[in-house]
Amino acid sequence: MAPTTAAITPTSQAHEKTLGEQYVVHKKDRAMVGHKDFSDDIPVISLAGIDEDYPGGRREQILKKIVSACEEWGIFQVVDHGISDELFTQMFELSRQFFALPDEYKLRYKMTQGKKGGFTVSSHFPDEAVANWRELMLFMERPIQGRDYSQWPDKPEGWRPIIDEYGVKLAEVSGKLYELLSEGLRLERDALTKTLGEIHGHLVVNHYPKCPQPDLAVGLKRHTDPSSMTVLLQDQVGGLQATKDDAKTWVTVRPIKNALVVNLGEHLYYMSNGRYKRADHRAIVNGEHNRMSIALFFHGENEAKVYPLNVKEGETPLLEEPITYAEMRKRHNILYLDRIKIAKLAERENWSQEELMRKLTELEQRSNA
Ligand SMILES: O=C(O)CCC(=O)C(=O)O
Repeated sequence: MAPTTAAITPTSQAHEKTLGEQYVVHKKDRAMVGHKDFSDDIPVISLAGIDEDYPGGRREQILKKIVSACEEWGIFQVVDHGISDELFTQMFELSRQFFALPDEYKLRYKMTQGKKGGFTVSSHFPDEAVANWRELMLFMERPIQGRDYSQWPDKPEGWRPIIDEYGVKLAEVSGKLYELLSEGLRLERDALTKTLGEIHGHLVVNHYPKCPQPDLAVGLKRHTDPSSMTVLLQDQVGGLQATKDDAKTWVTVRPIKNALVVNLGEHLYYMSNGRYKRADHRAIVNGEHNRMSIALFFHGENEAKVYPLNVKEGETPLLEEPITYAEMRKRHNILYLDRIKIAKLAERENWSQEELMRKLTELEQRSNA
């Protein structure tokens, strides 16, 4: 089941007075909290002193903070990660230049079935009625031998080597985080990365042009990431929102210059037997500014085995038997679409909130069996 890639870009529709019908989301999916109503609920964690690796050293404190953020939210921000501000500035500037190029040029890199990366509009599933107000460029960043450079734009000049450098630096940060997350599960530091096989990195540069009717649209609908860990850089506009109570309330993640937002995905949720949350999040749009975010999704090989690494006494394993990463991803997509179908049915048949929650839980249990 591949997401669809429409041909007309939101950039070229941004100056219209009204929003195209395909972008109008249901009332319950519209943002009630604005893109600038920033919250400080999502933990911000400094990685300064991470190498002070001895009893009572800084590393222990960092570990505690990260584990608690993962148990509560599955999403946190890191600062003092050691990546230069200049690299972030270059990434944003070159990405901005790419999205400002004519549609004709961007569509030359259109991602169609079987292509490894490229330019895509909206990226919603064919079964989803409503499109996302975004366009994106996907780079299959690693492993390096999996790259198809014919899908890496040659403009703006200098973008390719910067993407290369960005991927290397982020992999270093994520490597440190994987170690901490393994330790948080009382395992050896390399326990999680060992289960991934060769680490894959998909880099997505998201562009959300300013929107003619932002209250009616979303940039990227509510979702969890199927990957293991996502490391995201967002600009200062604001629009990333997270929920930890099944969308009863949302918070807008405060943009902090050059901070990295770390989201845990499905893979770490299963590997930790649900101890680490998978971040439930979305991106909203606004009528004043274009917004950009750059997400690097880290995950394992398709054949990598997914299973809870340590199940505490009295806990039920989330998976009855190990599955492959490819199977986990497939189930994730099916579950995403089934949740939409159930929510529609609930509305048509006027179910209570409890009834809806019960049906969604049953759906998830069936998917894990
Ligand atoms: O744009 C954002 O802040 C969120 C992006 C995101 O969730 C994604 O690319 O999966």
